[in-house]
Amino acid sequence: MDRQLLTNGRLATLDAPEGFGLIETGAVALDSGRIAWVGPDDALPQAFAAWPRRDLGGALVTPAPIDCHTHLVFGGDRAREFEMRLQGASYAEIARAGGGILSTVAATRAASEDALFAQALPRLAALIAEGVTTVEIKSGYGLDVETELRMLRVARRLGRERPVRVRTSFLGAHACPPEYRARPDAYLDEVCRPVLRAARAEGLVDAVDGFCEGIAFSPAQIARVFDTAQELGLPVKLHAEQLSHQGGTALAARYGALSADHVEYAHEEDARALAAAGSVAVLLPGAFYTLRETQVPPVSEFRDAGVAMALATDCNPGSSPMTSILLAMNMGCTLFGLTPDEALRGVTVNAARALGLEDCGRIAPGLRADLAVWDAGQPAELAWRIGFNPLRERLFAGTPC
Ligand code: DI6
Ligand code: FE
Repeated sequence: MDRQLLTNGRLATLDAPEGFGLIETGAVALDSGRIAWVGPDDALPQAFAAWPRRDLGGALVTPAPIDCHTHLVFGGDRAREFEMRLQGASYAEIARAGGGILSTVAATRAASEDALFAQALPRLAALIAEGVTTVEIKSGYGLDVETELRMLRVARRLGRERPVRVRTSFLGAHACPPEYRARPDAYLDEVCRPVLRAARAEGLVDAVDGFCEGIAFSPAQIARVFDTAQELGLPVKLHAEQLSHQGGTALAARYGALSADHVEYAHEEDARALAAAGSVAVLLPGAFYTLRETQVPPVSEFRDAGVAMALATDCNPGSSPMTSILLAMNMGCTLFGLTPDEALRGVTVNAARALGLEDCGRIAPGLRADLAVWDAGQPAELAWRIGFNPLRERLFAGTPC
């Protein structure tokens, strides 16, 4: 039997309504990739006492981080656009001039499946090196049948060939491709929705996403994509209120979305709608930082309304070329005013919720043994440091790797 006992750990279980759910000198019993028991060392039941044990020497143990919002699979780079922005061009101006997302669409269409896979590997490796065991990956840089499916196949292959769980989101409604210029409705009907059906039939989609923005799609257009998602029995999530207030958050809440993401421009009533729908607000400080945004998400309104907040990298070549979940935690605190325990909740229990996963994100009996062991004394250290990785060990379903 694949059983082990980790003792003498400082456990941040996140298995409490707020705070870290700390157990100062704790033990976790792991059985066949699942957590069998967790509690203080001195309360260990007799039944586990003879299991092979490992003394952690007081190291910090958390649920393994989950990156619940990435665009990790893409072709090419956007370094030139970075230079343009440094010279004063805005993200929206570059997008309207045919750059931005569409330049990555051109590079992604030109890349083979093997090339996309090879380019994604180091990005995924960087996340894994920080203990990440679950990664969400979106399509949305293909915007045609073959390339959208190719991106999703690459995402699935990453999950097969690396010790990480991949959840895919179909993001066909990310931008209107050049061949449908000024005909976004035709794109949605002729390409986006049919490709969603095809991807679903191939088992490539776990959720459906969209970009609701002045430079992308309106709430009414996104609603049509969500209708197709509902018909296919797929949950939805949405890039909403990132650059302006368009009503995407309210729409997402109406569809019972898993999450509304970015949400810098969300209002108080949006917060209430998310709370009522049980949708998570996914905050993406890497994009806020990269685009030098000034509108911070309404964190105190989210708190007051009881909206669960997650944090993610938004790893993408344009607005967040970031592959550090620890940096996302630090930025969530420094830029958005989250507390370190909100930041840790944001990449564990709330990130799991944003993906509709109930079997990870906390240290609790019955859940997957996806754990991170850190050379850190207290959990706030994870959000405190910048550009430093204190990971000692990552357990993926109980296996150190
Ligand atoms: N919002 C974002 O921040 C990313 N996608 C989106 O809808 C950016 C994607 C890109 O610029 O390539
Ligand atoms: Fe995004």
